[in-house]
Amino acid sequence: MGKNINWSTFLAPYQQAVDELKVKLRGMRKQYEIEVKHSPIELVTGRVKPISSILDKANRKGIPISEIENMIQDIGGVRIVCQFVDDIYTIVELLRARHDFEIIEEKDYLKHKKSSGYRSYHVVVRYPVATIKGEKFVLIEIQIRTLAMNFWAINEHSLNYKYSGEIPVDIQKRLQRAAEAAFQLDEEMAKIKDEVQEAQWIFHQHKSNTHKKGGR
Ligand code: 0O2
Repeated sequence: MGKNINWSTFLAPYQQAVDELKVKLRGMRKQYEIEVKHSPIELVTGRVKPISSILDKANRKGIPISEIENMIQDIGGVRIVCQFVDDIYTIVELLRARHDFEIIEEKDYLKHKKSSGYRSYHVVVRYPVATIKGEKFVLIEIQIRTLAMNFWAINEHSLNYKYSGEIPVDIQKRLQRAAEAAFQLDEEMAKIKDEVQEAQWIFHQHKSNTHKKGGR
């Protein structure tokens, strides 16, 4: 890749890959719904990193432009959010069993949380995109986290942006406490997981019966 990068051409396969993965992962959630089983996937989002963030990251990590497609693993990113911590590992198994991409790296920030307090499971995949010029492989980072982890990460990310990575110490301390609270929330919910799932199943049955009777 030359220095004068054509960003539209470069980013198009990433957008294609993110869009395809969103459809596929939402399809998995639908299958659980049809089988009236608890879905480990609650919601799926995705994005292509803005050009300015790609350049910032390359700069910060000393990555030459010619190497960004090999060395920046999250130019394309997909996020899977789930209800319970166990769901994360179920999703990882589901991803490992697929043949439409190759997993090239896994990072378990649950077992090894980051010093910021960040928890999540990252799976980097090499995804084939069919382009008019043939097959093109792109790296996509799939982040898997609970709703509680997501709430924390979104807020911490906003603060990091606001303070350009230099969050004041008092806010950092609050974030650490919030990370601990999010961890406790996940732990408590895990203990009543069966109860919650049964309640959700009853609600689902009630909804589909009402639907069959023509209700809303
Ligand atoms: P975005 O798109 O703004 O979210 P690094 O990015 O240097 O921390 P590395 O090795 O490139 O780390 O990859 P890693 O650890 O998989 O992290 C990549 C992404 O994970 C980040 O992307 C975040 O989305 C998320 N992440 C990692 N650490 C933290 C953290 O401490 N707090 C929050 N809120 N998110 C984190 P970017 O580059 O920040 O981009």
